[in-house]
Amino acid sequence: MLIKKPEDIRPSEITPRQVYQDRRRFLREMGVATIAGAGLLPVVADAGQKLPGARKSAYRVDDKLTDYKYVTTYNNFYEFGTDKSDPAKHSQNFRSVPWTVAVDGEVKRPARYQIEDLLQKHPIEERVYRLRCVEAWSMVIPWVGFPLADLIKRVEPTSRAKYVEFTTLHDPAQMPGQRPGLLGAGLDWPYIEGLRLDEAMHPLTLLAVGLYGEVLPNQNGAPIRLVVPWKYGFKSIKSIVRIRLVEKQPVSTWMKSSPREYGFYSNVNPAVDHPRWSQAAERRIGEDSLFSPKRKTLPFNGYADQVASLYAGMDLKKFF
Ligand SMILES: Nc1nc2c(c(=O)[nH]1)N[C@H]1C(S)=C(S)[C@@H](COP(=O)(O)O)O[C@H]1N2
Ligand SMILES: [Mo]
Repeated sequence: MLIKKPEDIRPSEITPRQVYQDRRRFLREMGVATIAGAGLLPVVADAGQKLPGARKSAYRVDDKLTDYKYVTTYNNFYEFGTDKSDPAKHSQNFRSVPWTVAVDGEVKRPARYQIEDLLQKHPIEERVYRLRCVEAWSMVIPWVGFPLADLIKRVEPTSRAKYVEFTTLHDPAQMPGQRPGLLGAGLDWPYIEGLRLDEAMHPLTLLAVGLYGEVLPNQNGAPIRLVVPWKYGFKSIKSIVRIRLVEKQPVSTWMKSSPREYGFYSNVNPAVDHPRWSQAAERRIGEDSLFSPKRKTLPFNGYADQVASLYAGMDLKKFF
């Protein structure tokens, strides 16, 4: 991360900055060995910082990994602008430490967690997933994280909980895309996404805190983001501050902005075109050029074996 000069620090930043520095001192004084021994991980938002302790899991596709360079410079994160290069450029000073995630709603044990608490409670693992954007391109990314199901079980959903609603941070001072102006995306903020409870509890559904063995870069949704590999990329909401269990189907940001184009389910489906383009094929970023033949998109992005049963009996053209 960029270290700001003192004259650049606004009074509103002073408290978080002190908390941040205190935490760094605390981690330094504890020493890495102790931290590792206690299962604690020093998560501070220094780009490129190693995220140790992730075991390799069996969840990995065989496709060639997309280069780190593309994973971290070709991004959709409209809070930082709508161009693919905007998030990497405009998120460098984003503060993801300290960070709290509230988990509440229809649960018996609502809680607010610091990222460090979450990492102490949940062992992390590396998983290689395909990510298919609704814009008909894809990547293959080695994520580091833990199953969302583990966190949901911890807060004990009530019998009324049927869906999960996720919310991204709303902070126009830090996120230029949330302000009116050139970088503004014209979406309703904060960014909201949702899953049905069984989708959220599915073992593939991951809360990611890193990629390529490192702390999540800001442009990829630091410090914690969702990864739902069988759905279009926009379901994989970034920089999450709230996870709320609810009775009714949430209205996501994209459904609100264009209900004809973006449904609640948004399962990757080559048989259901976007109203403005085909979803039958895709371009793999960093491998396929604009002129190479596109590769065929797989139903549920290749995860049909594992997830198709969730939708048994549903008309997926209607519930797109
Ligand atoms: N909060 C938020 N989350 C978001 C987005 C966004 O604009 N804002 N873009 C989504 C889209 S369209 C995609 S394809 C993925 C991209 O994730 P990546 O940049 O880490 O590859 O993030 C998703 N999560
Ligand atoms: Mo996307």
